[in-house]
Amino acid sequence: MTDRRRHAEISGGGFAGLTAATALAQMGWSVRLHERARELRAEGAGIALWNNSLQVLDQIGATPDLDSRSMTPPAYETRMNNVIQSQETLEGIRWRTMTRPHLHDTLLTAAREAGVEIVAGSEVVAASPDGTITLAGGGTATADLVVGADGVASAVRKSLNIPLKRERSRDGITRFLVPRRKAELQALEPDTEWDNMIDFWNLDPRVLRVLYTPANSEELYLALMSPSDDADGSRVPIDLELWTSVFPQLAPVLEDAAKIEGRYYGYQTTRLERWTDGNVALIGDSAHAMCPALAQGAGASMQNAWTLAVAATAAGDDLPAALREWERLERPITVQAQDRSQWYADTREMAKGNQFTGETIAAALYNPTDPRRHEVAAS
Ligand code: FAD
Ligand code: 5PR
Repeated sequence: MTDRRRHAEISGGGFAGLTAATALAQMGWSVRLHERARELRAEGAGIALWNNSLQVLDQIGATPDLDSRSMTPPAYETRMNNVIQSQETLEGIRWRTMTRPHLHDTLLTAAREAGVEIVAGSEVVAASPDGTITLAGGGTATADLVVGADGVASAVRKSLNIPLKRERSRDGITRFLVPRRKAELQALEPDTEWDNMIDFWNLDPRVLRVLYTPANSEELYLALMSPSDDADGSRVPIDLELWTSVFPQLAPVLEDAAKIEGRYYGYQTTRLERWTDGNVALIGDSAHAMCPALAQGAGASMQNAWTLAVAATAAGDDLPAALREWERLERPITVQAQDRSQWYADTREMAKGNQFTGETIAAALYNPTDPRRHEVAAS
């Protein structure tokens, strides 16, 4: 190893790219991050993070900022046809809910403070295993490490021709951020704890589900699930009459959701032959898109961003070998989350309640910042 400061080029300014950029810069790398969009902004609605990604936020110093506008609901409640199946208090499990814009702002602030060079409106069209990237304008740049964090349709991944399998599930979801309207909801259903995260399932006679997630004191994240072959259930803007007929107690917030255009996303899982090629590593949805049941899409992205930064920083002269070893050690826990999430998408077993135990909670409990984590797992 030389004394020269090592350099990383990162494609994508989502949760994965921003986390990797911040961690690498804090570990002494010079880092440039390319974001295709003209502005660094988060699309989408709300999100839940668990211990695995919250530990990463601790390490990069972003926890106070995150906590200023996020919350931990008192319980994860599951209902079937409005009958409570379980109220899991998730005792001893660290988790928080928030909006996606807030998480994105938090990570952007951390990246800027760490000295990451952020280039908006810069599209990466290709990468090669020797650490060269090509930009849309034709320019190139070289780096010791290239990170492909450019999402589910990753240009970096495509340019490396890494074989992948994509599986689509029968269900999908439309997501909204709306005002909490707690007093109005309380008036409709006084006995409900409206600070809970509430998973309202209906399977019979029709599969329609609302995942109700308070994101902070003012904002509510609503996810409306239906099978993709249910034209009315998956329509955007939502079919207000249909949804309020099935979930009348949610009428005030469904009315707000109906005013938003919205976009229906089919669930999908992608599995790659490998996550690395030479000096290039893929993280986040570019490497391991998953169904949302475990709420681990962003968490796994941030977890792998952190462990990649640690592994690359500790690497000697053979960075490609260090990246392959990183994949060997870290991939199994993410694959388990993908498998479990897809299983829930296929079976809808989440509707039974009392699901946050065993394998379902393993990824959430993982601590990617514990240097001894693999010894613990092996013993
Ligand atoms: P992304 O968040 O997709 O970020 C990739 C970034 O790379 C984007 O900013 C994109 O503009 C940029 N980019 C793409 N191509 C290029 C290129 N060629 N060059 C440069 N930059 C490029 N999960 C939840 O749990 N809750 C949600 O509410 C939720 N909403 C979602 C909404 C949307 C629109 C999407 C796409 C996903 C959503 N997910 C949600 C899934 C979850 O957010 C992802 O697992 C997680 O965001 C993955 O992070 P990422 O950084 O890998 O990818
Ligand atoms: N959890 C979260 C979520 O956003 C969804 C699911 C579970 C936080 C849907 O997007 O099961 O589909 C789910």
